[in-house]
Amino acid sequence: MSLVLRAAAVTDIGLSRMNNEDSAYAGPRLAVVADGIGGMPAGELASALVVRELAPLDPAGAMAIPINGAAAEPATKPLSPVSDPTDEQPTVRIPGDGVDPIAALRDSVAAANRKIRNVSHVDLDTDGMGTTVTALLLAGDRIGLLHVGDSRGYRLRTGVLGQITRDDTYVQTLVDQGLISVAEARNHPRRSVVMQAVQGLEYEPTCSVLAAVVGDRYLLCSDGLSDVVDDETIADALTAEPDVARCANLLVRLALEAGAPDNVTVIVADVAEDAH
Ligand SMILES: [Mn+2]
Repeated sequence: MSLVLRAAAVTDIGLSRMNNEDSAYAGPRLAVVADGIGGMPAGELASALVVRELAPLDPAGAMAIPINGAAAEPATKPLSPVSDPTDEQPTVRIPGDGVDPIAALRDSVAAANRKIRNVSHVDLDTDGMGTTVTALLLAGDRIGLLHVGDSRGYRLRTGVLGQITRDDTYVQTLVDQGLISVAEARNHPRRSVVMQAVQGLEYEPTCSVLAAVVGDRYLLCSDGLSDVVDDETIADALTAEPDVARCANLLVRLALEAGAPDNVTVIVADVAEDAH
């Protein structure tokens, strides 16, 4: 029996921002959310670069168009995803069942980091650009998880929601030291200070390997969801709506109803048996 992800991605610019710097990809093996940093147009370029570098790890990904906020913009913005300024086509590197999913994720993000560094050296408008990345890669009966920044991963297993990533934020370090509570962190004036991102510099991704279990539901999201919708509401939505696409839409709608001051990106991915 082989396993697949049944996954859907939805992004929305939100109610306050002038552009959408989030990018995402969801396929049968791979799910990625990236939240760009660096202002227009650099943030959306950085998030698109990391998604574009990871997408060939998915059998459907080499030819796919990742969701990028830039593509949702009308008029002056191109409707295609942000092009790769290095004009170097990613090669297909689909990991087989025996392949280490963590090594594959690490290598792809390292390649994206080098591209971000190279682009920002050539184009000074993009200096300082970076991105978060939270990615799941299914390989056989294992799921590799790689995380940098303040996007989030959650897993719903037998009705119980758990967060599977730890925010690389200043307020999370205060929570870890017992200096503030999780509730205080939500409203802390420095809650948006990110301790590391993929921005052409040194970074240390947090990686783990999870058992792929049929029936598990994963959620990847940018902070545009988790900042304004609490975990209990997220758990209720993930439980209530069986269809992944409708569930992703529902979560984005909840963020919009909560004011959505930031771009919102959501992937809902179920581990399922492959029908083929
Ligand atoms: Mn954000």
